[in-house]
Amino acid sequence: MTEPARPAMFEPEAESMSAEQLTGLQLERLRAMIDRLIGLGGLQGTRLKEAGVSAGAEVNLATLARLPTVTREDLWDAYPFGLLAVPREKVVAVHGSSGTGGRPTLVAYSRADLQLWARMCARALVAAGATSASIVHNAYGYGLFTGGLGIHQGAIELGATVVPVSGGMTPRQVTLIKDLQPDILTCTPSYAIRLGEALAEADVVPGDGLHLKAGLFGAEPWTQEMRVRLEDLLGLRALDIYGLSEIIGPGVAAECRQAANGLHVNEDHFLVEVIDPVSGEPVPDGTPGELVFTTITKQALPLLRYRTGDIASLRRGTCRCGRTLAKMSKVAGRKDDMLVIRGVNVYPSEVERVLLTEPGLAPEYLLVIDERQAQAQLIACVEIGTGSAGPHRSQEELESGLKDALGLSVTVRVLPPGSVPRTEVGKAVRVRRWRGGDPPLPGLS
Ligand code: DLL
Repeated sequence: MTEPARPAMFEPEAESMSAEQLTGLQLERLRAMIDRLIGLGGLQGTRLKEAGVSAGAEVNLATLARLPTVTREDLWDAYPFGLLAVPREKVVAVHGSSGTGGRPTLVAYSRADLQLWARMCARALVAAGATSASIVHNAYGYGLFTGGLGIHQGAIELGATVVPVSGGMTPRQVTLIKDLQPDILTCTPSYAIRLGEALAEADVVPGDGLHLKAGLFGAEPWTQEMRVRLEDLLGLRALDIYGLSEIIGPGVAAECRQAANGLHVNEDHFLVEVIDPVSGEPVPDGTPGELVFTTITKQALPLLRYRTGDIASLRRGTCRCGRTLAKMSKVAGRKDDMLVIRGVNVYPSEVERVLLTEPGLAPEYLLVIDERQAQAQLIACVEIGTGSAGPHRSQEELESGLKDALGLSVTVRVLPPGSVPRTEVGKAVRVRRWRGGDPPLPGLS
């Protein structure tokens, strides 16, 4: 595939500005935000004052890490509108996520916030190679979840044609893809797999009925190995898009198709830091830690140093695509999704990485934590790939590969195709606990 000599950007002046310009802009915006928070006198303003800050002019980017943080618990405590920084009448939309803890996290947008969000998603689409002539098949869920409507507005902002199909009803999606020939697919990586399987069953395959150029896959962790699978299955460039409701939704960061190696953070609107999740101290670039974002231009719900719980590292420098924005690595997982099995810490994505190097296995998997006895055991339930005679490696070899990579004994169960439940709507559930009674997957004993 040949790439244009000068890759396109939606907002080139912002996405490729010099480091000096960028830090100047960030500082100006950060100071204005701090002044606003102090003026409002809410939770964040009070915390700033308690930290000895009485005006924006007193802070600078180098000392950002000394400022107070804000957490999801703070949003919950202030639910639904406690952290609003504009009068309620200025809120034109709310969104949110059901969250891992079951409590909804609700966020508010002013009209300007929605416009900003649309531009951030348009940036991500253009970075993936979309143009105003594109057809965007948007299979992220529409509703409170930010995925559907975020990408939707981004595609419109770009002037592309958006197909607001939302998640689920896969046969209808197959028909729409066949008939409309989209060049851009947007959905979770797990649903992309499901869709790819359904397209293949309907004989809609890359080059023959399927002409996708890129996929923007996010909302849940996925690995480089999954990228290989997605590109193979769907014949597209599989790119990562990251975001969270609290900050704006999708479009906080996204990969470019030229490098496809880390996500450009829209740092002119969202300051990014990585801190040690336990001590809260900053970690050097290249070291994984917890992502912390500050929204320096958002109106309705500005957040100063929001602790995301997501684990990633940062990298700086000018990218092949010309963007100067810092890059974050793929997210390994949320700090609270880390599994602790017999004292060994492991993220589901690390298991995915090892499992998906086996070509005879399908990209779907489920990790079962067998807690029926005192010593928990991790069981990786995998499937034989469709059309494959089975894994090239024996079960023992797969298990020893996992042991070498993770330092943990994992039992591998190779199941027939279709055994692992597919995710039609929402985020993939990769981990199930088995405390007794029926196994979480039929066929597992
Ligand atoms: O998932 C926003 C989004 C929609 C991003 C569509 C990308 C595409 P929430 O529902 O609030 O928002 O969930 C945010 O999802 O803190 C991460 O833990 C996880 N997450 C989001 N994108 C990625 C990604 C949307 N690319 C939470 N890789 C975040 C890994 C991701 N995890």
